[in-house]
Amino acid sequence: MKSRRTLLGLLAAAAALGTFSVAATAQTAYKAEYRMSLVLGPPTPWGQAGKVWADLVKERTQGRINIKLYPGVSLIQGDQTREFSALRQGVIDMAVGSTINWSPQVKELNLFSLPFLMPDYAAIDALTQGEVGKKIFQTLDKSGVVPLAWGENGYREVTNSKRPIKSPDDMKGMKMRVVGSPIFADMFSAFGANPTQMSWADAQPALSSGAVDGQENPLFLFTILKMHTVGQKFVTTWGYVADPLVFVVNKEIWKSWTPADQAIVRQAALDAGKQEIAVARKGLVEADKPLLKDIAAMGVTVTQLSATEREAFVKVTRPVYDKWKVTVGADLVNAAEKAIAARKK
Ligand code: X2X
Repeated sequence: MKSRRTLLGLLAAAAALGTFSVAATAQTAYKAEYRMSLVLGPPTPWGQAGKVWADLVKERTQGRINIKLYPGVSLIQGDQTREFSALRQGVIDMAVGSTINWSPQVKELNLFSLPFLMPDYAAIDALTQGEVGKKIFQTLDKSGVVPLAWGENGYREVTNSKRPIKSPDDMKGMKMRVVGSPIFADMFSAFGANPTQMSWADAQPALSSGAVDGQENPLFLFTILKMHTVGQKFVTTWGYVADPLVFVVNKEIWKSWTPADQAIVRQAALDAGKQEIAVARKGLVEADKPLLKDIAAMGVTVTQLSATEREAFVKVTRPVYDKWKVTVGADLVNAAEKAIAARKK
């Protein structure tokens, strides 16, 4: 009896040891440093989003989770359209990424690129902060990453070196750099322009050399990069598309963290996202739009479209909207249209 007890005791001790060693493995599985991918680094709002997230996580985990920023999507040689695949494969541990760059892999994300779907900031919020946002997070989760929070790149306004754009006719034959989802090539072709898809890394030299006449991006980037120095003398605010950002973590990395650390990382992403959205909108939500004044002060012609002028752009892109509604999923687009119609302004 005594020996049997001893044996049981030994077994129990072994089991306890076994459990202990599993727990110890989980602990040591923490990496010394995690790699966060970003297209735009600090000082852009996007870059700040990553920095604030990383700083909050480090502080709140007492350094258990250390994150290094890789702006310029340098972990994938600047090819932002590969970011989502690299995240899924673990080449990237975490990211704050644009819905546009992940759209080639997650077709539902093209929702935000449907031309003239979101007429104002309240419309963006109605999607990201509502049921549509939840649906998209479920899709991202099924696609192999852990989505945590929303941020914002912003309304993508068109700039060029040739002439003021007030109607689609003004864009005839203009060589425009467009981003990585084919919906952008479709839209710019509908405007009558001549779109070329290229990464942001390639876009900057292409603007400098005049290989392309124009581009579209949020206006904070215009002032930060002083785009008037690369010939961009004309800006039109048309509010055709805005790209949200999403804070995500690779699934295996997520699983390697304790529930308490997961909660910290999630809350830090929510806090950083909220802060960043306010920064991304600064200068554009105030009645006198100071950011537009700053740009005009650089000697740039800023054209704000009237409702009628804008309508001409809406009209020529309607077939693109209808075509891509099918790709995104009619149910999701219908839900988005409903949420926007019901938004509080
Ligand atoms: O490439 C762009 O234009 C940028 C920086 O806005 C994105 O990554 C979507």
